[in-house]
Amino acid sequence: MGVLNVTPDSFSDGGRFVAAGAAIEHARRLAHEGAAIVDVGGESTRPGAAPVSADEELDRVSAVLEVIAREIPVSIDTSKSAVARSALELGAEMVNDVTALRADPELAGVVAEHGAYLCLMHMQGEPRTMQVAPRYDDVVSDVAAFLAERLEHAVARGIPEARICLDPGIGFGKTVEQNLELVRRLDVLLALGRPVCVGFSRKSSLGRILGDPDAKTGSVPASLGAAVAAFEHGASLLRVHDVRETVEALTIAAAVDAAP
Ligand code: HH2
Repeated sequence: MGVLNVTPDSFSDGGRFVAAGAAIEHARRLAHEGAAIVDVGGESTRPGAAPVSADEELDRVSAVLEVIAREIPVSIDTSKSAVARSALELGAEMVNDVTALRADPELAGVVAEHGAYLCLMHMQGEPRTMQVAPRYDDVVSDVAAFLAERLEHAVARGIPEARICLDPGIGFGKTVEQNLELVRRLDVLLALGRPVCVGFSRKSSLGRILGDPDAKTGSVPASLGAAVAAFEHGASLLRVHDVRETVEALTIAAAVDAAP
C-alpha cells in the first residue's frame, strides 16, 4: 500500500503533494513502482495534528481521486462518512479508518452500502494527545481485544468479514518498545483470522531506535528493515511511502522464503 498524503502537515511528506497535479503524478508513480493500492489521505494524523473539517478534507482529495480512482486501485484514509462516500463514488475501493469506525457512526453504513474493503486500525487516545502517556496492561492482548471487538462491530453493521483487514496502528499511542512488541508478536493479531496491515514507514520510532531521542521521522533504510520484519512476522499489507525500495526488499525476503 503506497501512501499519498494530500496534506500540508503530514509528518514525513507534508506539503509535497498538496497541488493536485503533483499528487496525481505521485499516485501514478507509486502504482507503477508496484503498489497494489494507493492510500490517499487529506487529514494528517501525526502526533499533535489538529483535526480538519469534512469540506476541507474533501477539497484536498477530490481533484486527485477524480483522476486516479478509476485508473489505479485506491484506498481513502479517512474517518468521515462524507469523505468516504465521495471517494467511493469516485471509484475508491477501500476505506482506511484510523479510528476503526469509532469517530463517525455513519461510516460503517457507507462502507457496507458500497461493498468496499475496510481497514480497522488501533489507536489509543486521539492524535492531539496520543503520545503523551500510552498505557496498556499488555499492549498486544489489549490491541487484539480492541481489534476483535471492532471486527465484530463492523460485521454486525453489514460489512462482510472477508472485506476487512486489521492494523495495530504503529505509533498511534504507543512507545517505541510497544511498537516493536506488536510486530514481534504479530501472530496474536493474525489469530483473529484477518489479514494484518502494518504501517511503520518513516515513523519516528525508527529514528529513535537508531539513537535520536527527538526523531520526528525514520529513514528509508530503517523503514525497509521494519517492512521486512513485519512481512516475516506475517503482515500481508505494508503501508509505505517508498514503494520501489520496499517492493525490492520484500521481493528478496519472499525469494528466500519461497520453496524451490
Ligand atoms: N499511519 C498513518 C496514517 N494512516 N493507516 C493505517 N491503516 N496504518 C497506519 O499505520 C497509518 C495509517 C500515519 O502516517 P502518514 O499518513 O504518513 O502521516 P500523517 O498521518 O501525518 O498524514
